[in-house]
Amino acid sequence: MASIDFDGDRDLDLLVGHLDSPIALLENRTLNENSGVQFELIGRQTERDSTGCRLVLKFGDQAYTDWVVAGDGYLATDESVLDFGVGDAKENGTVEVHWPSGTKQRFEGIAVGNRYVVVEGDDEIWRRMEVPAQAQDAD
Ligand SMILES: [Ca+2]
Ligand SMILES: [Ca+2]
Repeated sequence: MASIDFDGDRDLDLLVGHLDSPIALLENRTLNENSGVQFELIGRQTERDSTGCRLVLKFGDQAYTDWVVAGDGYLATDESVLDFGVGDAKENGTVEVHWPSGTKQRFEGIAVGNRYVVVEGDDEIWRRMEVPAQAQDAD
């Protein structure tokens, strides 16, 4: 089993492998209020998939920490995205990225409901566009 946000709507969906039947995709259809923030990390000095990278996200007095890991399950691995649930945070937050290479980056203006891309050493943090609801309904 592996988690992936296959439709880009900011909630994690699941892929489940079976021995004698095709892989099942379990789409998360939970009605959410975009109370999360996701980060994709791309290494340059560090290996590209950023394994071992630590990310500290802060909204007000609340701090959230997570690491990019490898080998999440048997014969599968989760999408390499750090996903944070931040409750009802209204203000923009800050994020610190600690790369295994020793590089440290800090960005402000992190808004709930977005997926960001951080490239090691870049001065800018990138926001991924959300998949429009119409596109999701088309299939
Ligand atoms: Ca999803
Ligand atoms: Ca969904």
